[in-house]
Amino acid sequence: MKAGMRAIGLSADSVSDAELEEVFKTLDKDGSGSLNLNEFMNALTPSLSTKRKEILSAVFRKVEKTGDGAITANDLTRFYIAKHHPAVVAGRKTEEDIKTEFLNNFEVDKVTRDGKVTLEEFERYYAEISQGCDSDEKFATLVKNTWDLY
Ligand SMILES: [Ca+2]
Ligand SMILES: [Ca+2]
Repeated sequence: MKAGMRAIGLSADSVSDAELEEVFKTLDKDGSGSLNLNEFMNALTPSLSTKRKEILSAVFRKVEKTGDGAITANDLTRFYIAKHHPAVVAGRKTEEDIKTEFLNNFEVDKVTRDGKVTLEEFERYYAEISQGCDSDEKFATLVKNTWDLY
């Protein structure tokens, strides 16, 4: 645990064992006595307000056209025009490559990075962005602009 905290840049030396025990209990959601990476990462992920979660799920539903529960290259046909990308024009990459690269941006966790953006991944990505937005309106505009929805 201390090693893990040090790895992410927290100073374990400034925290007492009792405090650490408290933190650990809070993070160990399933009470397994050990902390898995997911529990640890979730604890570090800033949380979204209900309002912002609603904004995200509304946008997600709009973008997710094919109904398979994830945003993939197939969902991007209408509003993401990859064929004009310089690398595609130059023949160095396919439209599919560009779309997948775009989608990978939203897949913060490399383990689940497969070119399919689930709502969970979507929320995880925007939780970071959300911190820098002081109003829900600005946040909504920012999310919509990314996906070309107005
Ligand atoms: Ca889809
Ligand atoms: Ca994924």
